[in-house]
Amino acid sequence: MSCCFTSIWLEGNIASGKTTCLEYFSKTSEIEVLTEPVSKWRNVQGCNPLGLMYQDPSRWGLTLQTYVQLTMLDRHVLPMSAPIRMMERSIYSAKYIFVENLYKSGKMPEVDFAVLSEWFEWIIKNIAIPVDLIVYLQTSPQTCYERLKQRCREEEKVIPLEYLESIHNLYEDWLIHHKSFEVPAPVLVIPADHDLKKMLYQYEENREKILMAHC
Ligand code: TTP
Ligand code: MG
Repeated sequence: MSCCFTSIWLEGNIASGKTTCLEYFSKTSEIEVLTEPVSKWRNVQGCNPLGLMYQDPSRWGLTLQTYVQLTMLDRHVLPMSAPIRMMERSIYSAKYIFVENLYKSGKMPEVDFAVLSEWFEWIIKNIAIPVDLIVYLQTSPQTCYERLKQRCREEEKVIPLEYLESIHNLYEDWLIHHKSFEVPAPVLVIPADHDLKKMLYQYEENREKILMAHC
């Protein structure tokens, strides 16, 4: 990104620890943190597209992902209030990981995928979405599965291990093996299977690398 603002995306599987990581860095004065708008996905004007999608992905996948795309874009274009912004996920991973997963697993009709794809392509062509660094919290799907069960978010009770494996593989193909889509910034990988204490230690160890993304 030009000038003296730096944009960092925090990526990783469901329950990989993104929110905890952001909370940690939110204590740094030069960093502003934007968590994911997941509460909106659970309640838009009294409806719960996240819950509907998990109950019936073929029917409600397009509905959820259209709303995810809108709310992520809204986050990306917010004026920055600190020199460094760390943001939970991005409009890119919503498309390259979650929409892709729905489509590839046969749960999103081709026409829904086509419409979402055209929306996404239009957005990234016409609206500046800057990124300087992608921090990838790399976990095993099994770890995420255990954390997911512990945290007990109502909508997510139906998620099987295989779902987390698919999300994991899509992330690895994108950010590690460079096999699928363009990667829009350098990637910093942080192994994230460890307990909280070790994770906080690793965040501290990586602090300089993250701050150095700043010009
Ligand atoms: P996550 O991004 O995984 O947020 P989290 O709070 O679960 O992660 P962490 O513990 O690492 O902070 O997404 C929240 C939920 O939204 C999860 O059930 C996955 C779902 N989701 C979609 O279905 N489609 C999408 O495009 C995105 C971004 C999330
Ligand atoms: Mg979170």
